Amino acid sequence: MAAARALRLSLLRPLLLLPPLLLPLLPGPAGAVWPQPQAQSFPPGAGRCPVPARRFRFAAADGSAVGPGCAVLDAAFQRYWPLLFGRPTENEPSWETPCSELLVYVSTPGCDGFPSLDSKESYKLSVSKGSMLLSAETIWGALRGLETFSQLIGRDENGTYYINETEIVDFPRFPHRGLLLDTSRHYLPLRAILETLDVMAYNKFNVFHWHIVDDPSFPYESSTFPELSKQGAFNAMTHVYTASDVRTVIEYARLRGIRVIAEFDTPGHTLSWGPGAPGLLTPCYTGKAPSGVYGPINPIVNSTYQFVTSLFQEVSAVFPDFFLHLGGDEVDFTCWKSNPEIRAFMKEMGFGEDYKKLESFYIQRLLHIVSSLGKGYIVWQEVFDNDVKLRPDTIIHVWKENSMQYVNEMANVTRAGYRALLSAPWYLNRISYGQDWIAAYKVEPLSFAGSPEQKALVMGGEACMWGEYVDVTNLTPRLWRGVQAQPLYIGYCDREFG
Ligand code: CP6
Repeated sequence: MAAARALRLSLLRPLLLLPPLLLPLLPGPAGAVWPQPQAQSFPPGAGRCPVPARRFRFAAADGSAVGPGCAVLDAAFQRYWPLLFGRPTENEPSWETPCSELLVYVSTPGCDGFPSLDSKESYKLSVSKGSMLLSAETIWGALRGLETFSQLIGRDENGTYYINETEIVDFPRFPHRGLLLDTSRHYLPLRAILETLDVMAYNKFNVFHWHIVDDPSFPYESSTFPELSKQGAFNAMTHVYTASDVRTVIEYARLRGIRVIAEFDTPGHTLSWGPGAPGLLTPCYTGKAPSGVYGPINPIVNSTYQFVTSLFQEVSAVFPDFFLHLGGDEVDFTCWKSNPEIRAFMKEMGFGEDYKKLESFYIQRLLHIVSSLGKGYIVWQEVFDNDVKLRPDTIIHVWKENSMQYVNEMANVTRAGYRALLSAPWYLNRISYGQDWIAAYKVEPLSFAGSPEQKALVMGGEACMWGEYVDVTNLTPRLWRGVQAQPLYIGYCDREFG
């Protein structure tokens, strides 16, 4: 917990001149709230109110639809108490003060569900010497408010905890504030994923995009196809996510108001699937003979569609979120082109030399399978770029960086009426000398040419941490060297750069 608290304090003060490592040792002033709330005021005469650590408690307000016994709130109170009062000293007041209790009011019942794209995360927090009240429509909003509350607490020179009196009305600017972790290039231990979920909650992120498998390894332990991880994981004993690990991640995330969206990227990026799924990948040819090398999933055989139906049936049941991420990026056509059976199929279907049509053929069948399973889907931008016929409720994930092209892509995607997610400007795995992350904060996701209706189709964005050069040893500092939520949460950064 001490480490988490230390990390947390340095996150809240990322731009102070003090060396961040010293900060947890000092009696800190209550930091500014991060990301900045929509509206915060300091009523006349507002000051500090001492908080008696030993007596402090969270309590359900009169009339709240949710009270003790609600797992999400009970667990949140247990988490925040030590975050607030990690090391109480003898100096603290042991008597009641006007700030001994935070009353929590939630108007909508429900504690057992999962957060969704439509969840209401707004909250109101009022801290005065008369009372401290957090009110929200849903438990998810209450979680965001608790995080804010924790950021208002500071410690004076004597080690006494206090809270700044203030009024906050807050809601996120975008409903989808995500982070992608890639567990295929390097395996990330469960602990690293859970710690990342903690820090996401400190920054009011609400979607964990789990890029769980890819070319290099297949760490997802499938109950339907156990050979996939047996043969495709870096180590089938130690470098896998068991069904129980996956449940742990999903529940840990839920308790923090975070959705888990799994990505099973096809038809490209599937090399690691090959050994455990004979016949799934396309054999590449040199001249007239198979070269022994494999390419993307083979789109021309029925067995492929039986396989993906079974796999996505399982995945749809394991991951409760309405959305799955289906990938569809960077399909390399050279292997398909080399294969005589695929060439014959192209001819038969009248696709000519246009391998995008073959890709579309595969993706359309996949989308049909996944929508029959009752799921929604997100796809990388190529699926849109290659004119695949899509259901109108598809979400297009814009990732290509090439200078500022992504701005046009956002305009094109939304002009076509699709919802969009933005990642292009937020590749956290990319680092260069200096404070390179500042550019990430300056991004304005809606700065593309388009109507208000188009802008309303932007669901938000995701910071991506691709794993080629990232493993458990450098994940956290690379992720949180700057805090990425601000532009998604409120959209301007004058406190830091003004
Ligand atoms: N893996 C997968 C990747 C990338 C993508 N998909 C990627 C490519 C280039 C950059 C960053 C990430 N590593 N499956 C693209 C969405 Cl710069």
